[in-house]
Amino acid sequence: MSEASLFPVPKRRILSTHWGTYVAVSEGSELVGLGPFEGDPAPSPIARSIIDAMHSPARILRPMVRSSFLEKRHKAGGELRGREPFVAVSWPVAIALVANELDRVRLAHGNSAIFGGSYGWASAGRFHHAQSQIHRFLNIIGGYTRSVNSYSFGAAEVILPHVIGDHRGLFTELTTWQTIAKHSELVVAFGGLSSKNAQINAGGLRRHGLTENLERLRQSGVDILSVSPIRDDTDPACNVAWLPIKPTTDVALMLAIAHVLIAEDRHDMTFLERYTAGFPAFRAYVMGESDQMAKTPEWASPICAVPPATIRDLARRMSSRRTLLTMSWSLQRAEHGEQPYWMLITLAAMLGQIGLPGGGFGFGYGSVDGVGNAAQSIKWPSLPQGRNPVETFIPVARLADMLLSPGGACDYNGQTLTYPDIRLIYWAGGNPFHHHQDLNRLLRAWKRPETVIAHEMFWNGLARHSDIVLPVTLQIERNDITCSPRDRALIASHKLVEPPGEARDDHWIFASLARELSLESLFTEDRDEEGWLRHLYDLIVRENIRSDMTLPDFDEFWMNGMVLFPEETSSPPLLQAFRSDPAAHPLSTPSGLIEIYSERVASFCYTNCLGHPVWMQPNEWLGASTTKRTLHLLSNQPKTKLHSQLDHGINSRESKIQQREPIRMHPLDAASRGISDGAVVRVFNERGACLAGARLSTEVMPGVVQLSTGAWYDPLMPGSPGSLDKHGNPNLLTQDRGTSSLAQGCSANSCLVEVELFVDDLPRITCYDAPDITQ
Ligand SMILES: Nc1nc2c(c(=O)[nH]1)N[C@H]1C(S)=C(S)[C@@H](COP(=O)(O)OP(=O)(O)OC[C@H]3O[C@@H](n4cnc5c(=O)[nH]c(N)nc54)[C@H](O)[C@@H]3O)O[C@H]1N2
Ligand SMILES: Nc1nc2c(c(=O)[nH]1)N[C@H]1C(S)=C(S)[C@@H](COP(=O)(O)OP(=O)(O)OC[C@H]3O[C@@H](n4cnc5c(=O)[nH]c(N)nc54)[C@H](O)[C@@H]3O)O[C@H]1N2
Ligand SMILES: [Mo]
Repeated sequence: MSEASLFPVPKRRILSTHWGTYVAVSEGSELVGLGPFEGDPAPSPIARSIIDAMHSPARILRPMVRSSFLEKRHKAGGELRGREPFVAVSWPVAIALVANELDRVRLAHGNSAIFGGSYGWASAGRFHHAQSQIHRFLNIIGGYTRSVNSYSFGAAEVILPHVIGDHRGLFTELTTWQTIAKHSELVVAFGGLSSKNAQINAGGLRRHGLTENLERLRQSGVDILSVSPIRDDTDPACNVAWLPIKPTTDVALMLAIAHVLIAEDRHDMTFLERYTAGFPAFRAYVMGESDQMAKTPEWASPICAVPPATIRDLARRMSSRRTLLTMSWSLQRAEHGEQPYWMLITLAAMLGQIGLPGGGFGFGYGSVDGVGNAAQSIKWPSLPQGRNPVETFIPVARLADMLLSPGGACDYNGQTLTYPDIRLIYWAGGNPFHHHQDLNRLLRAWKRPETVIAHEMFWNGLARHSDIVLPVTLQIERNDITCSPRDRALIASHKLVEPPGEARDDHWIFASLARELSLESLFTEDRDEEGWLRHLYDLIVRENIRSDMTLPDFDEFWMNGMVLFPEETSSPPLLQAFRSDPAAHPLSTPSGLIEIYSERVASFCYTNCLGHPVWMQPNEWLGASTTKRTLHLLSNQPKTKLHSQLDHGINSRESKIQQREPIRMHPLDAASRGISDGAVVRVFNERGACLAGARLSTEVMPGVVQLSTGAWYDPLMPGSPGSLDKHGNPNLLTQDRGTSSLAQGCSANSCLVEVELFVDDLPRITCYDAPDITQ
């Protein structure tokens, strides 16, 4: 370890989280609150939950081992996982147990038998970033089966490079809010511009800007059309009109708009010829020349529930004004989720405004805060993860498939992957019992590995379904640095309280394991927390030397709490350089152009993702004829928390109805089922069932119900697939099916359910208590 040195005393103590930055409020030595950070116009109330929840009965205070696993080790089998009591053990016993299991599996089965994908958001902070820590550690012991892409935008990540060559418009170079306010006349926002989601930015944020940016649009007279099944996806305080649409049918609407543009000769052929490839094949499809079905407004209307006259009017408005098309990430978390993204770009190309200020397209405005802020060229170092010598990987949302079918095949982006035979799962910083679809299926799959190890702070679904549970610190209990590239800030996150019980940092745990395996120096590079923070800070200074500012040394940064980089002066509209000279700035597609038709995608011969965007009936949607279920479930992001984090905190708990997660439904759908506001309902389909608290609302279109994600899984019969969830976790209902053979992203939003009044005695919520612990 490095020589001990002391952090300087900060002027004010700061906590910088995924949902914003806060200043510690103390009485004497006791932390009593988290106040707003200077200059944040809209601090998120999610922080209220931190102090409230950190010492809850759900906190894990000691290393824990499932009882029969302690006795029989991996020979205990997975059948009783989630059902048995835990036994507290000392740290040395726990570390030895984990090290032995890792050694056993890598020697007997090879490192590919370790699944270390460990997807999840964990906490903000460059150093104590659980994913970086676990991957660095697993790489040092010889690697692991990894996962690629994300639950957030898995389909987009794969389709966009085929269409525009890279991830511009998704991660980088988006047209800024300033430019939109100045130049756009109309913003058509598929999936809305959501204030609830803009409480968040991965890795931290300094100020919540969406409300201000929407106000800027309102003042400039920009019209916003929010195309969404839910009205309040866009704040009603803006210049916003609402166009309700049946979930997952946006491609049909956009095809009909394309049809009107062609039929009325409103499409920009000059743009299409110069900047795109493959328009004729798409045109033939839209006009019905290739499949005898013209995609007219009359064709689309019964699919998407938008009247033909509205579609015509929209096409005319779009083509006669400077129009920006935006799409939230949610639309591609559905079966055939590649299509709406491809189609949006195609439609924007037909309008011919790509590369012009205030025109074109962009993804994720309002999906997190900061999308649409000026691009930054700041480099943010992170904990080096090393190299993973194991080549095996899965698309992240194919977790249950992998566990259920070792040796099975999986299509992915032109390749055929083979699922490895996973013996050991190691998870730190994510909660698959929150994020994965069809949890009853996952529960069956989860019984198969021999060993499950997790680092968690709370007894959530993951902890309860593990064999060895190692208690970790919360962000508030350790020092870190957060960087939020979208709002130019490097922020110190100071340790505000001591960790309770025997909770330890992920880094401490992996360093201890590395020591047990005689690899400690390789893992720690002989640095402790402070050594790493100083080292990472030095790297930031070195990589960002600039003429227009001097960066303070670490001590000064730590005392002041923030370094703010200057605002970038030039932020051109998305794809402006390409528009100005496509030969000098070609896209990285095979043609160098926007590929409305992709020879490469077509060459994969997938029946569920063709060579150009098309409307394909999903397995589950409101037009499906083969099902008894009549309501479309949208499991969107929760307003009162970040995913499942701090579900047990006050900000989330206060929103519950009879302690259940609220489900919003239209009064007409409720009336026909005898459901009144505030009643507990059972939401079900052939995959599973959960309880929820009914909230009647005309914000949700008829036929659609909205149950946000995040309620901790709370089964009536723990460890038993098929059990009723007492609490309201929508992933009991969602389908575990890839978006298509191309991207294999998650399709959570393709889900039909039925809802009925729950008339039995209301079971008690138990997920916020600790499970049985024997001595
Ligand atoms: N039905 C449906 N499902 C969805 C979605 C949807 O729209 N609908 N959305 C999907 C999306 S976009 C996402 S990104 C995923 C999110 O899924 P996750 O990222 O898995 O969700 P979180 O609840 O944030 O899980 C983070 C876990 O890490 C723990 N944690 C926090 N900090 C630390 C730390 O420092 N160390 C360790 N070891 N643990 C820590 C928390 O206690 C929590 O259990 O969910 C996906 N699932
Ligand atoms: N408060 C809070 N904010 C968050 C998160 C959180 O957990 N809590 N999670 C963060 C994460 S990880 C992510 S990836 C982003 C996700 O950001 P998004 O994917 O944009 O968020 P969602 O809330 O899932 O969806 C936004 C809206 O899209 C609409 N929608 C759903 N399906 C369709 C459709 O087929 N057509 C149309 N037109 N609209 C549709 C729904 O009405 C929904 O409310 O949010 C981030 N922000
Ligand atoms: Mo996400």
